[in-house]
Amino acid sequence: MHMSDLRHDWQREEITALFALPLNDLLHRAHGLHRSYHDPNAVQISTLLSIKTGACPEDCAYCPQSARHNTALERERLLGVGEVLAAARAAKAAGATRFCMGAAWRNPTDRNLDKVIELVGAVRGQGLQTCVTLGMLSGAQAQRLGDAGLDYYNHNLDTSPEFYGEIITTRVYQDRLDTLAHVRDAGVKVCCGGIVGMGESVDDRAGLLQQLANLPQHPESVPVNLLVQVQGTPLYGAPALDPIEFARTVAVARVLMPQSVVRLSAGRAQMSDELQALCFFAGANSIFYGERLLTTENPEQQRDRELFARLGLHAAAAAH
Ligand code: SAM
Ligand code: DTB
Ligand code: SF4
Repeated sequence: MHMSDLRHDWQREEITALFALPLNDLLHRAHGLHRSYHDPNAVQISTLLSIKTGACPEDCAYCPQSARHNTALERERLLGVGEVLAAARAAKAAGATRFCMGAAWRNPTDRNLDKVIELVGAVRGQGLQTCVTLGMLSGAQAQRLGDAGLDYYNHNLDTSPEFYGEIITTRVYQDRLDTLAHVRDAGVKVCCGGIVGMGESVDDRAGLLQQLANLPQHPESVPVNLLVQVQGTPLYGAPALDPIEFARTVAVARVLMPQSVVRLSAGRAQMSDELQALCFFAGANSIFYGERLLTTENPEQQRDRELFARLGLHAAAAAH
Protein backbone atom coordinates (compact mmCIF):
# COMPACT_ATOMS: atom_id res chain seq x y z
CA MET A 1 0.00 0.00 0.00
CA HIS A 2 1.21 3.46 -0.83
CA MET A 3 -0.36 6.63 0.45
CA SER A 4 0.33 8.04 -3.01
CA ASP A 5 -2.40 5.70 -4.33
CA LEU A 6 -4.96 7.77 -2.40
CA ARG A 7 -5.08 11.10 -4.17
CA HIS A 8 -7.60 13.91 -4.10
CA ASP A 9 -6.00 16.12 -6.74
CA TRP A 10 -6.80 14.32 -9.98
CA GLN A 11 -6.71 16.48 -13.09
CA ARG A 12 -9.23 15.86 -15.86
CA GLU A 13 -6.50 15.17 -18.46
CA GLU A 14 -4.89 12.49 -16.29
CA ILE A 15 -8.22 10.72 -16.07
CA THR A 16 -9.04 10.93 -19.76
CA ALA A 17 -5.51 9.57 -20.38
CA LEU A 18 -6.39 6.54 -18.22
CA PHE A 19 -9.56 6.00 -20.27
CA ALA A 20 -7.44 6.16 -23.45
CA LEU A 21 -4.86 3.55 -22.37
CA PRO A 22 -4.65 0.28 -24.25
CA LEU A 23 -7.23 -1.89 -22.46
CA ASN A 24 -4.66 -4.37 -21.16
CA ASP A 25 -2.59 -1.60 -19.63
CA LEU A 26 -5.62 -0.08 -17.91
CA LEU A 27 -6.82 -3.47 -16.64
CA HIS A 28 -3.34 -4.35 -15.37
CA ARG A 29 -3.12 -1.15 -13.37
CA ALA A 30 -6.66 -1.43 -12.01
CA HIS A 31 -6.41 -5.09 -11.11
CA GLY A 32 -3.03 -4.60 -9.43
CA LEU A 33 -4.51 -1.94 -7.17
CA HIS A 34 -7.59 -4.08 -6.64
CA ARG A 35 -5.44 -6.97 -5.36
CA SER A 36 -3.37 -4.81 -3.05
CA TYR A 37 -6.45 -3.36 -1.33
CA HIS A 38 -9.10 -6.09 -1.60
CA ASP A 39 -9.69 -9.83 -1.74
CA PRO A 40 -10.07 -10.18 -5.55
CA ASN A 41 -12.57 -13.03 -5.24
CA ALA A 42 -14.89 -11.54 -2.61
CA VAL A 43 -17.97 -9.57 -3.62
CA GLN A 44 -20.08 -7.59 -1.16
CA ILE A 45 -23.80 -8.21 -1.53
CA SER A 46 -26.51 -5.60 -0.96
CA THR A 47 -30.24 -5.91 -1.55
CA LEU A 48 -32.47 -3.00 -2.53
CA LEU A 49 -36.04 -2.23 -1.60
CA SER A 50 -38.11 0.70 -2.81
CA ILE A 51 -39.88 1.87 0.35
CA LYS A 52 -41.73 4.70 -1.41
CA THR A 53 -42.28 4.40 -5.13
CA GLY A 54 -43.08 6.90 -7.87
CA ALA A 55 -44.64 10.36 -8.07
CA CYS A 56 -41.30 12.10 -7.47
CA PRO A 57 -41.30 15.87 -8.11
CA GLU A 58 -37.77 15.83 -9.59
CA ASP A 59 -37.14 15.63 -13.34
CA CYS A 60 -34.14 13.25 -13.56
CA ALA A 61 -34.22 12.21 -17.23
CA TYR A 62 -33.19 8.61 -16.53
CA CYS A 63 -35.69 7.89 -13.80
CA PRO A 64 -38.94 5.95 -14.12
CA GLN A 65 -40.14 7.42 -10.80
CA SER A 66 -40.36 11.05 -11.86
CA ALA A 67 -43.96 12.34 -11.92
CA ARG A 68 -42.99 14.33 -15.01
CA HIS A 69 -42.43 11.24 -17.16
CA ASN A 70 -45.18 9.06 -18.47
CA THR A 71 -44.05 5.61 -17.36
CA ALA A 72 -46.25 2.63 -16.53
CA LEU A 73 -45.12 2.69 -12.90
CA GLU A 74 -47.77 2.49 -10.14
CA ARG A 75 -47.11 4.86 -7.26
CA GLU A 76 -46.96 3.40 -3.75
CA ARG A 77 -47.01 5.02 -0.34
CA LEU A 78 -44.27 4.57 2.26
CA LEU A 79 -44.10 0.92 3.32
CA GLY A 80 -44.66 -0.09 6.93
CA VAL A 81 -42.24 -1.88 9.26
CA GLY A 82 -43.84 -5.29 8.70
CA GLU A 83 -43.39 -5.24 4.92
CA VAL A 84 -39.84 -3.93 5.17
CA LEU A 85 -38.83 -6.47 7.82
CA ALA A 86 -40.12 -9.35 5.69
CA ALA A 87 -38.00 -8.16 2.76
CA ALA A 88 -34.95 -7.62 4.99
CA ARG A 89 -35.19 -11.10 6.47
CA ALA A 90 -35.47 -12.63 3.00
CA ALA A 91 -32.44 -10.62 1.84
CA LYS A 92 -30.38 -11.80 4.80
CA ALA A 93 -31.40 -15.42 4.26
CA ALA A 94 -30.29 -15.10 0.62
CA GLY A 95 -26.83 -13.86 1.70
CA ALA A 96 -27.03 -10.07 1.66
CA THR A 97 -24.99 -8.20 4.27
CA ARG A 98 -26.53 -4.79 3.59
CA PHE A 99 -30.13 -3.74 3.07
CA CYS A 100 -30.67 -0.54 1.08
CA MET A 101 -33.96 1.34 1.14
CA GLY A 102 -34.81 3.93 -1.51
CA ALA A 103 -37.53 6.57 -1.53
CA ALA A 104 -38.68 8.67 -4.50
CA TRP A 105 -38.40 11.99 -2.73
CA ARG A 106 -36.68 15.28 -3.53
CA ASN A 107 -35.93 15.33 0.21
CA PRO A 108 -37.58 13.73 3.24
CA THR A 109 -39.84 15.77 5.53
CA ASP A 110 -39.01 15.47 9.21
CA ARG A 111 -42.10 13.28 9.65
CA ASN A 112 -40.96 11.01 6.82
CA LEU A 113 -37.60 10.81 8.51
CA ASP A 114 -39.21 9.61 11.77
CA LYS A 115 -40.67 6.68 9.86
CA VAL A 116 -37.44 5.89 8.03
CA ILE A 117 -35.53 5.94 11.33
CA GLU A 118 -37.96 3.35 12.64
CA LEU A 119 -37.28 1.20 9.56
CA VAL A 120 -33.51 1.57 9.98
CA GLY A 121 -33.77 0.39 13.58
CA ALA A 122 -35.86 -2.61 12.62
CA VAL A 123 -33.49 -3.66 9.81
CA ARG A 124 -30.43 -3.18 12.03
CA GLY A 125 -32.11 -5.44 14.56
CA GLN A 126 -31.90 -8.25 12.00
CA GLY A 127 -28.10 -7.98 11.96
CA LEU A 128 -27.92 -6.28 8.57
CA GLN A 129 -26.00 -3.16 7.64
CA THR A 130 -28.36 -0.38 6.58
CA CYS A 131 -28.31 2.10 3.73
CA VAL A 132 -30.97 4.60 2.71
CA THR A 133 -31.34 6.96 -0.24
CA LEU A 134 -33.96 9.63 0.34
CA GLY A 135 -32.79 12.61 -1.72
CA MET A 136 -31.34 15.82 -0.27
CA LEU A 137 -30.71 16.07 3.48
CA SER A 138 -30.17 18.99 5.81
CA GLY A 139 -27.29 18.76 8.29
CA ALA A 140 -29.73 18.09 11.12
CA GLN A 141 -31.48 15.31 9.18
CA ALA A 142 -28.17 13.62 8.39
CA GLN A 143 -27.27 13.83 12.07
CA ARG A 144 -30.53 12.18 13.07
CA LEU A 145 -29.84 9.30 10.69
CA GLY A 146 -26.32 8.98 12.08
CA ASP A 147 -27.62 8.93 15.62
CA ALA A 148 -30.05 6.18 14.60
CA GLY A 149 -27.07 4.02 13.63
CA LEU A 150 -27.47 4.23 9.86
CA ASP A 151 -24.36 2.73 8.22
CA TYR A 152 -24.49 4.25 4.69
CA TYR A 153 -26.30 7.04 2.87
CA ASN A 154 -26.54 6.75 -0.94
CA HIS A 155 -26.60 10.00 -2.87
CA ASN A 156 -25.16 10.00 -6.37
CA LEU A 157 -23.49 12.80 -8.31
CA ASP A 158 -24.83 10.96 -11.37
CA THR A 159 -22.59 12.59 -14.02
CA SER A 160 -20.04 15.36 -14.67
CA PRO A 161 -20.85 18.94 -13.62
CA GLU A 162 -20.91 19.91 -17.34
CA PHE A 163 -23.42 17.26 -18.43
CA TYR A 164 -25.56 17.47 -15.30
CA GLY A 165 -27.88 20.18 -16.63
CA GLU A 166 -28.86 17.95 -19.56
CA ILE A 167 -30.14 15.34 -17.11
CA ILE A 168 -31.64 17.20 -14.13
CA THR A 169 -32.95 20.76 -13.89
CA THR A 170 -34.81 20.66 -10.55
CA ARG A 171 -31.69 20.70 -8.36
CA VAL A 172 -28.07 21.66 -8.93
CA TYR A 173 -24.75 19.89 -8.55
CA GLN A 174 -23.86 21.95 -5.47
CA ASP A 175 -27.04 20.70 -3.72
CA ARG A 176 -25.69 17.18 -4.10
CA LEU A 177 -22.23 18.12 -2.82
CA ASP A 178 -23.87 19.82 0.18
CA THR A 179 -25.87 16.70 1.05
CA LEU A 180 -22.72 14.57 0.77
CA ALA A 181 -20.92 16.91 3.16
CA HIS A 182 -23.81 16.69 5.66
CA VAL A 183 -23.68 12.89 5.50
CA ARG A 184 -19.91 12.87 6.02
CA ASP A 185 -20.15 15.32 8.94
CA ALA A 186 -22.77 13.10 10.59
CA GLY A 187 -20.35 10.17 10.60
CA VAL A 188 -22.42 8.12 8.16
CA LYS A 189 -20.49 6.27 5.44
CA VAL A 190 -20.93 7.69 1.95
CA CYS A 191 -22.23 5.68 -1.00
CA CYS A 192 -21.86 7.89 -4.06
CA GLY A 193 -21.45 7.19 -7.74
CA GLY A 194 -23.26 7.82 -10.97
CA ILE A 195 -24.82 6.56 -14.17
CA VAL A 196 -23.18 5.97 -17.53
CA GLY A 197 -24.82 5.25 -20.87
CA MET A 198 -26.88 8.46 -20.81
CA GLY A 199 -25.31 9.83 -24.01
CA GLU A 200 -22.46 11.50 -22.10
CA SER A 201 -18.94 11.79 -23.51
CA VAL A 202 -15.83 10.06 -22.20
CA ASP A 203 -14.85 13.45 -20.80
CA ASP A 204 -18.09 13.43 -18.78
CA ARG A 205 -17.36 9.96 -17.43
CA ALA A 206 -13.91 11.23 -16.46
CA GLY A 207 -15.51 14.34 -14.91
CA LEU A 208 -17.85 12.26 -12.74
CA LEU A 209 -14.96 10.11 -11.45
CA GLN A 210 -12.83 13.22 -10.92
CA GLN A 211 -15.54 14.73 -8.70
CA LEU A 212 -15.84 11.53 -6.68
CA ALA A 213 -12.10 11.05 -6.24
CA ASN A 214 -11.48 14.68 -5.33
CA LEU A 215 -14.04 14.76 -2.52
CA PRO A 216 -12.29 15.41 0.83
CA GLN A 217 -12.60 11.65 1.49
CA HIS A 218 -13.33 8.99 -1.13
CA PRO A 219 -16.82 7.53 -0.79
CA GLU A 220 -16.60 4.15 0.95
CA SER A 221 -18.94 2.78 -1.70
CA VAL A 222 -19.03 3.82 -5.37
CA PRO A 223 -21.99 2.55 -7.41
CA VAL A 224 -21.41 2.54 -11.16
CA ASN A 225 -24.84 2.28 -12.74
CA LEU A 226 -25.43 1.49 -16.39
CA LEU A 227 -28.56 3.32 -17.48
CA VAL A 228 -31.60 1.06 -17.40
CA GLN A 229 -33.68 2.44 -20.24
CA VAL A 230 -37.32 2.71 -19.24
CA GLN A 231 -40.05 3.49 -21.76
CA GLY A 232 -41.56 6.92 -21.13
CA THR A 233 -38.36 8.46 -19.73
CA PRO A 234 -36.54 11.06 -21.87
CA LEU A 235 -33.45 8.83 -22.06
CA TYR A 236 -35.36 5.89 -23.50
CA GLY A 237 -33.67 5.08 -26.81
CA ALA A 238 -30.34 6.72 -25.92
CA PRO A 239 -27.48 5.10 -27.87
CA ALA A 240 -26.18 2.05 -26.00
CA LEU A 241 -22.76 2.40 -24.36
CA ASP A 242 -20.00 0.13 -25.69
CA PRO A 243 -19.59 -2.61 -23.04
CA ILE A 244 -15.79 -2.25 -23.18
CA GLU A 245 -16.20 1.44 -22.36
CA PHE A 246 -18.34 0.44 -19.37
CA ALA A 247 -15.56 -1.86 -18.15
CA ARG A 248 -13.07 0.97 -18.62
CA THR A 249 -15.23 3.18 -16.38
CA VAL A 250 -15.10 0.56 -13.63
CA ALA A 251 -11.32 0.22 -14.06
CA VAL A 252 -10.74 3.97 -13.86
CA ALA A 253 -12.95 4.17 -10.75
CA ARG A 254 -10.76 1.47 -9.18
CA VAL A 255 -7.54 3.32 -10.06
CA LEU A 256 -8.80 6.64 -8.69
CA MET A 257 -10.38 5.19 -5.51
CA PRO A 258 -8.33 2.09 -4.67
CA GLN A 259 -9.76 1.55 -1.19
CA SER A 260 -13.43 2.06 -2.06
CA VAL A 261 -15.86 -0.71 -2.78
CA VAL A 262 -16.96 -0.28 -6.40
CA ARG A 263 -20.46 -1.57 -7.07
CA LEU A 264 -21.56 -3.01 -10.36
CA SER A 265 -25.05 -1.61 -9.81
CA ALA A 266 -27.98 -1.03 -12.16
CA GLY A 267 -27.85 -2.55 -15.60
CA ARG A 268 -26.50 -6.03 -14.78
CA ALA A 269 -29.63 -7.71 -16.15
CA GLN A 270 -28.71 -6.29 -19.54
CA MET A 271 -25.02 -7.33 -19.29
CA SER A 272 -23.45 -10.57 -20.47
CA ASP A 273 -21.71 -12.81 -17.95
CA GLU A 274 -18.47 -12.07 -19.79
CA LEU A 275 -18.84 -8.31 -19.30
CA GLN A 276 -19.55 -8.79 -15.62
CA ALA A 277 -16.48 -11.03 -15.33
CA LEU A 278 -14.39 -8.32 -16.96
CA CYS A 279 -15.78 -5.75 -14.50
CA PHE A 280 -14.95 -7.97 -11.51
CA PHE A 281 -11.39 -8.20 -12.85
CA ALA A 282 -11.29 -4.44 -13.43
CA GLY A 283 -12.13 -3.76 -9.78
CA ALA A 284 -15.86 -4.14 -9.16
CA ASN A 285 -16.43 -5.87 -5.82
CA SER A 286 -20.05 -5.36 -4.90
CA ILE A 287 -23.42 -6.05 -6.49
CA PHE A 288 -27.11 -5.69 -5.84
CA TYR A 289 -28.56 -9.17 -5.40
CA GLY A 290 -32.23 -9.99 -5.71
CA GLU A 291 -34.68 -9.96 -8.56
CA ARG A 292 -35.52 -6.28 -8.36
CA LEU A 293 -33.49 -3.08 -8.11
CA LEU A 294 -35.91 -0.31 -7.06
CA THR A 295 -38.51 -0.54 -9.83
CA THR A 296 -36.65 -2.40 -12.60
CA GLU A 297 -35.31 -5.90 -13.02
CA ASN A 298 -32.05 -7.27 -11.70
CA PRO A 299 -30.66 -10.72 -12.66
CA GLU A 300 -32.48 -13.75 -11.23
CA GLN A 301 -30.81 -15.02 -8.07
CA GLN A 302 -30.13 -18.37 -9.73
CA ARG A 303 -28.26 -16.67 -12.56
CA ASP A 304 -26.06 -14.80 -10.07
CA ARG A 305 -25.37 -17.95 -8.05
CA GLU A 306 -24.25 -19.68 -11.24
CA LEU A 307 -22.13 -16.70 -12.26
CA PHE A 308 -20.35 -16.64 -8.87
CA ALA A 309 -19.71 -20.39 -9.12
CA ARG A 310 -18.34 -20.11 -12.68
CA LEU A 311 -16.02 -17.26 -11.67
CA GLY A 312 -15.01 -18.71 -8.30
CA LEU A 313 -16.35 -15.64 -6.50
CA HIS A 314 -17.72 -15.71 -2.98
CA ALA A 315 -19.89 -13.35 -0.94
CA ALA A 316 -17.80 -11.06 1.27
CA ALA A 317 -18.33 -11.40 5.00
CA ALA A 318 -19.94 -8.37 6.62
CA ALA A 319 -17.31 -5.79 7.58
CA HIS A 320 -17.19 -4.81 11.24
N1 SAM B 1 -34.79 10.09 -4.93
C1 SAM B 1 -33.52 9.88 -4.35
C2 SAM B 1 -32.41 10.52 -5.15
O1 SAM B 1 -32.54 10.71 -6.35
O2 SAM B 1 -31.38 10.80 -4.55
C3 SAM B 1 -33.19 8.43 -4.10
C4 SAM B 1 -33.60 7.37 -5.13
S1 SAM B 1 -32.89 7.50 -6.75
C5 SAM B 1 -33.87 6.34 -7.66
C6 SAM B 1 -31.28 6.75 -6.56
C7 SAM B 1 -30.37 6.65 -7.76
O3 SAM B 1 -30.83 5.62 -8.63
C8 SAM B 1 -30.25 7.85 -8.66
O4 SAM B 1 -29.36 8.80 -8.16
C9 SAM B 1 -29.68 7.23 -9.92
O5 SAM B 1 -28.27 7.27 -9.91
C10 SAM B 1 -30.18 5.78 -9.87
N2 SAM B 1 -31.11 5.49 -10.98
C11 SAM B 1 -32.39 5.89 -11.07
N3 SAM B 1 -32.95 5.48 -12.22
C12 SAM B 1 -31.99 4.80 -12.89
C13 SAM B 1 -31.95 4.14 -14.15
N4 SAM B 1 -33.00 4.11 -14.95
N5 SAM B 1 -30.80 3.53 -14.52
C14 SAM B 1 -29.72 3.57 -13.71
N6 SAM B 1 -29.70 4.17 -12.50
C15 SAM B 1 -30.81 4.79 -12.10
C1 DTB C 1 -27.62 3.35 -7.00
O1 DTB C 1 -26.61 3.97 -7.34
N1 DTB C 1 -28.27 2.47 -7.76
C2 DTB C 1 -29.46 1.98 -7.10
C3 DTB C 1 -29.31 2.57 -5.69
N2 DTB C 1 -28.21 3.47 -5.83
C4 DTB C 1 -30.45 3.19 -5.02
C5 DTB C 1 -30.73 2.32 -7.79
C6 DTB C 1 -30.79 1.84 -9.21
C7 DTB C 1 -32.15 2.14 -9.75
C8 DTB C 1 -32.38 1.60 -11.12
C9 DTB C 1 -33.72 1.94 -11.65
C10 DTB C 1 -34.85 1.35 -10.87
O2 DTB C 1 -34.85 0.13 -10.58
O3 DTB C 1 -35.83 2.07 -10.59
FE1 SF4 D 1 -36.83 11.36 -7.96
FE2 SF4 D 1 -34.56 10.18 -7.26
FE3 SF4 D 1 -35.85 9.45 -9.51
FE4 SF4 D 1 -34.64 11.80 -9.42
S1 SF4 D 1 -33.67 9.80 -9.26
S2 SF4 D 1 -36.73 11.41 -10.19
S3 SF4 D 1 -34.97 12.38 -7.30
S4 SF4 D 1 -36.57 9.19 -7.42
